[in-house]
Amino acid sequence: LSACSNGFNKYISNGIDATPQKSTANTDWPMHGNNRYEQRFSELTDINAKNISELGLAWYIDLPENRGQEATPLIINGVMYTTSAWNHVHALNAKTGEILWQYDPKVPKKQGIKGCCDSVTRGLAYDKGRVIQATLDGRLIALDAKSGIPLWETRTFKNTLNYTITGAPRVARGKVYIGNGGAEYGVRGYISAYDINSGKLVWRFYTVPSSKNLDSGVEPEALMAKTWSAQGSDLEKGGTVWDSIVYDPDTNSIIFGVGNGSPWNPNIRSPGGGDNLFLSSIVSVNADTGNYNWHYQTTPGEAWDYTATQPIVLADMEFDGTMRKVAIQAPKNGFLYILDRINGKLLSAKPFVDVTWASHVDMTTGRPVVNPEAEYWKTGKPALVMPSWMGGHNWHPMAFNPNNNVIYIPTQTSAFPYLAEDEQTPSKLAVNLGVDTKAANLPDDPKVIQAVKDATSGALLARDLRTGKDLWKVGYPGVWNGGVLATAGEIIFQGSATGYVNAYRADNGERLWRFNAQTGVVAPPVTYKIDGEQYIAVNAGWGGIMPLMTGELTKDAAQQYPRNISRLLVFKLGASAKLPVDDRVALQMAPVTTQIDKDAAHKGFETYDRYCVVCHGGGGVGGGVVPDLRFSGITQSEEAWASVVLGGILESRGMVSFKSELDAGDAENIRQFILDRIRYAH
Ligand code: PQQ
Repeated sequence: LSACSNGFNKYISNGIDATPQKSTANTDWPMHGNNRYEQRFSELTDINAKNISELGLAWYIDLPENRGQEATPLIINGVMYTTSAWNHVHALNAKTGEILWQYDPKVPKKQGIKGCCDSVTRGLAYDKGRVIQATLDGRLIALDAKSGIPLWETRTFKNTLNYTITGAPRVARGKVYIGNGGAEYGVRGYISAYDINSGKLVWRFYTVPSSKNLDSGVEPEALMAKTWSAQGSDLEKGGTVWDSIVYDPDTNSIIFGVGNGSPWNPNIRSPGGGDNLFLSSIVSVNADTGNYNWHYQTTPGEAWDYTATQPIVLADMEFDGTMRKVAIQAPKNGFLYILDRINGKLLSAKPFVDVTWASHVDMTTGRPVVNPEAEYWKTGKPALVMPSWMGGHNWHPMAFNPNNNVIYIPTQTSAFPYLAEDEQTPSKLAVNLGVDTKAANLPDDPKVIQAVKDATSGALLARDLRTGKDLWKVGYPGVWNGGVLATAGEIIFQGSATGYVNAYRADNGERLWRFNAQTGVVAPPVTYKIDGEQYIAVNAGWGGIMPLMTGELTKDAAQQYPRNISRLLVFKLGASAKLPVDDRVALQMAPVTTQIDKDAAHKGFETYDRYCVVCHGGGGVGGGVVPDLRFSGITQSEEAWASVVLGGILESRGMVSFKSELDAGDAENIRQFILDRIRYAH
């Protein structure tokens, strides 16, 4: 190990960016995507098809908060650095699980309301004895890797604004790069670079024009301005950089993905139309200055929440007989894009799931050919569109084998009925979509619910990028399966929403091994080697937007609540540690004893759908991350309910007061709606 770690140190000590570009047989996992190219491929071969049946649990630790666990652990010199929901940081002996130090940045729980998608975090960065963390409330914190003591801390946004951070920072060129989220809450997207030694801002690149021209930074105004109409809502326009950021050492650039528009409905956002740069784009900027290099817009004039923030993989690949330096992304919109990362030229765009919003991407213009029926803001009719806002692929990282150019993508098949709202009053405590999501609530009919479940599925897709052909596909009953790890041992590791960590043969997708994690696994596994033994580590813990918002689709077979058990699991050959017995019992719903006011319940449904649905689940059915309100005792009393919804007595647990937006009548209507849902469930 030490020889290899020293090898790695050689790369980082002589300058800043000369880190290995291709996977070496590195025994660490030093960066978010393992190497600079973020391929999530490891050269380790100790665990392979011959011995994988001997893989067992080496050790585990319970994580402090039962929320979605999405982080990629880093392993450097025998120490694992990982982070978990609400930004707890853990430094562990990677061989034994012994806790070396832990750090809690004490993110106020009320910050949760500003996040669309659970209080998750996707990882840390490491650089020369420092661990860099970005918190949900927008702080960038450098910790001493030996002690966990903070070295500096800086704010990346004003906390009066509706920003959050869930993504992992990246480090290169003596700088830390980080973006943020909040496009559903009317913020203006940007990515910033901070000095790694001092935490001072070096540059900031804005992805969309400002409604108010409040802030300044790098923004290619000439390019952007003509793609927006002059009018538009008062909200800032979105375009958040909430996940993918890659440093490309070959071009000294930062390549990042930009999210959806705020609101989704283009009629409200930019009534005169336009491409709305840089929404849904992959953008390259100079790593030292933030100056614009090139962009490719995956979904011009974005309208379906088609973020292009999904993980970006860099590679060197042959195209028509020429070696090209490429960037690969499978964004929410369902097309797999391969771009030349020197100039942003589109080399390939092929669907990887069922897509109905566009028939294909025209390779001459580089633009999608949009299906007019999907343009719900023009037709005024509901449009059932695939993929849904969940994406053909979301943030769950894919893996790429550079030896044979095969990519492994966690894909999702789903549809969503988009229906335009004519206008919308912007809200700070609710998502601003300009789309009537009530249309998407499942009717009570169990047959319809089952039909929707049947039409919603996930898969692990292996595609050969040399031929564009799919090699194999492993199907899952639902979406929201985990990120992927590929190894030279010819094994592909992936967790599933159904609660397993799985290992598949890389050549044909045959499942060779699985482990019952007792909870949905959404995070990507990593691998490393210490004292001659290879380990596989993964954070387990059901969560993120899908479980939060779509309860009916994410209930587990046993209908148990809550479904999240947050743990870091570590495996090696010959180990046989056991998890505690899963003795959760199904909660009971108290019967409704009072008369339900049907009219109030109907109004409550409308209000619930605007303010509560993102956390407490569509149709009042919670997804097992935050309370399913139908099981909550406070529904039984108007006073108790009001003290939570308006009085904010549970703010310390994240349930803020909605008094600035709702009055006592609204709150009671929502209670009547929940009571009606309880009545229905009985
Ligand atoms: N986050 C998740 C997750 O962690 O489960 C899923 C999503 C986000 C999405 O599907 C999003 O569209 C999304 N959008 C934004 C945004 O527009 O700013 C932010 C985030 C986030 O920060 O987690 C997500």
